[in-house]
Amino acid sequence: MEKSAFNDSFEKARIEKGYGEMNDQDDPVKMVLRHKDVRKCAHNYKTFTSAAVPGRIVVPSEVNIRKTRQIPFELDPPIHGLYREIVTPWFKRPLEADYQEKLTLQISAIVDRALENDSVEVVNEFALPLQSRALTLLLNTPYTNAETWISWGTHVFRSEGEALDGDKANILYDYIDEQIEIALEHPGEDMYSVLLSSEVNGRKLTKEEVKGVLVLTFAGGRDTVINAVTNSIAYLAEHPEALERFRNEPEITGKAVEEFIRYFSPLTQMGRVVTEDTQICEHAIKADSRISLCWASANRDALVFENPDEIVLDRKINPHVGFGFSHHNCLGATHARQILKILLNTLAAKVGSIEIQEYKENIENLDQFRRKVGFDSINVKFNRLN
Ligand code: EMZ
Repeated sequence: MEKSAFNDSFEKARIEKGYGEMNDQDDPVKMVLRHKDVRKCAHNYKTFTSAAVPGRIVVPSEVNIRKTRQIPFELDPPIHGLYREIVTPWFKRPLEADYQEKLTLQISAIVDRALENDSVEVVNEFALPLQSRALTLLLNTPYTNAETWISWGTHVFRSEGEALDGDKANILYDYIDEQIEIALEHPGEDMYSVLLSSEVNGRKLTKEEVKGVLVLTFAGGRDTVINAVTNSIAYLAEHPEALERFRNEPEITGKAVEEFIRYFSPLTQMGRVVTEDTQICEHAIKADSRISLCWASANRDALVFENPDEIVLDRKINPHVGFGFSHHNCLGATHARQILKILLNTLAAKVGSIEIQEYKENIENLDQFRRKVGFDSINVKFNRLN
């Protein structure tokens, strides 16, 4: 099997039953596996709420390490929409030419640096710095802030080999509290200041609400972006003809980004809490239990995608749910898409081939299912395009 191949461990359960089950810190989860059902449940926020106790809709649950409600992510319509409206223009800034120019400079510098080395560990030496530097653009804060964020490692709530790490989470919370105080004293053009001066229902956002948006921005777009970048590079190492194609047909890179998101599904699933006794695939589900919308499974559903286990760079019809679906579709998607698109274009312009040297896969253990989400580490050599 190719090193860049990602198995679909949900296939059998998806076809036979439509759902899977996993335990998670004694708060079990029924995983919804079919594309159609995932979309239906995502839409039905009345029966499947996001506004549960903070952290409970995340799998693995974060109730033990987090009290702050992530906004707008852990709210339901209609309140959700009020907050979403406030933050949307800010999160659309990656569409601006100036933002894209800065991002291109950052990514070019990282690729140039990589070309000078005989071995680059992509997760920590390429994808993590790329993610953190790009985040300075999203937050509109000084470039040097990225150094602090890089030192936190690939996941802000987890350390190597540990499911969840409360001490590590506290570093992030304290950092955000501190930045909020600084922004209150010296308001600027950064995301903290902009949110602190925003209004909802005729009043200013509270510090706790601003913190909720920032925690989401730091946590939600971290390992997901890092995995998407790393996995794309692993794929290009084994498919140098794809780089050639991006050079000859630059118009397909947008489609290729969507296809990578579908195939890699950087976020496996997202939970909801059930508000009333109901059913999923004729299976009874009790009120106050948890379900998850398994994006990774839905994205391989053969009823929707032709040759679902193949990467088709210019896939024509691609209704993937890699960025979620319905009200809660990914707020950071515009930023993430730009990162990947610029990365593919930059690699195509500068890199002829990539050799994988050694690697360690990152496998998620979901009880019944074992899913590769990326790599703990992967060393490669980037070869210059002649
Ligand atoms: C939450 C989640 C959001 C969660 C879109 O996903 O991402 C996870 O990585 C975080 O741990 O807190 O932000």
